[in-house]
Amino acid sequence: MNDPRIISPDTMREQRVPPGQKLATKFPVLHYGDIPLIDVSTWVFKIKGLIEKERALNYKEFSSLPRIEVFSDIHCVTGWSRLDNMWEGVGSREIRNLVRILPEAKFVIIYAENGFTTNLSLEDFFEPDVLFTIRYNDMPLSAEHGAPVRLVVPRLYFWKSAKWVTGIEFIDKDRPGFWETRGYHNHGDPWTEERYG
Ligand SMILES: Nc1nc2c(c(=O)[nH]1)N[C@H]1C(S)=C(S)[C@@H](COP(=O)(O)O)O[C@H]1N2
Ligand SMILES: [Mo]
Repeated sequence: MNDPRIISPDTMREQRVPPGQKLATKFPVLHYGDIPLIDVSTWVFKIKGLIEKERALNYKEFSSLPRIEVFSDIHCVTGWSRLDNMWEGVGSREIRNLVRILPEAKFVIIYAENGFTTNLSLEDFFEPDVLFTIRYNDMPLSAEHGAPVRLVVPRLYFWKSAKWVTGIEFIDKDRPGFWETRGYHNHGDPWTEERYG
């Protein structure tokens, strides 16, 4: 079983702000395109690709999955960081209880509304502090920050934390996503400033 309350390890660093970052007090809103209008009664989370059997969960099914809480910092590649965020949602590791992932799978693509995608290695995706967020700081996640379901990958720059997620795909060869094909780094470690290229 996963521990339901997780402290993301970067929050325990003596210096919590990575090089080249400045602290933000507000929570900026940043994304490509418009905030999508999502009807939770028709929203579906699809799991496809290199798995034994594809699955689709509606919002009721997805939000009824066991939840975890993650305490993390945010580091946006544009230079702001925001400390002390509390996320609640479905841990990425919960996916392993829903589908059998084939051994050839090495990467995952996260799909979001309006054609947005981002790519992660399975190692990064299955870190214990990665979750599909439903609530933020004890409130329902807002539409501008990605409701109904938003991925949060605390150890990487925030562009990997896709808002308005619609599903995931397990793949064998890495496939750069929306920002990764537009000049952002393929991995995005804020501590080594994997910002661009
Ligand atoms: N669906 C979607 N998710 C996205 C993006 C986007 O354009 N579309 N932009 C990313 C980028 S570049 C950043 S910095 C964060 C910003 O999240 P926020 O608006 O909650 O601060 O969302 C990430 N997730
Ligand atoms: Mo960003």
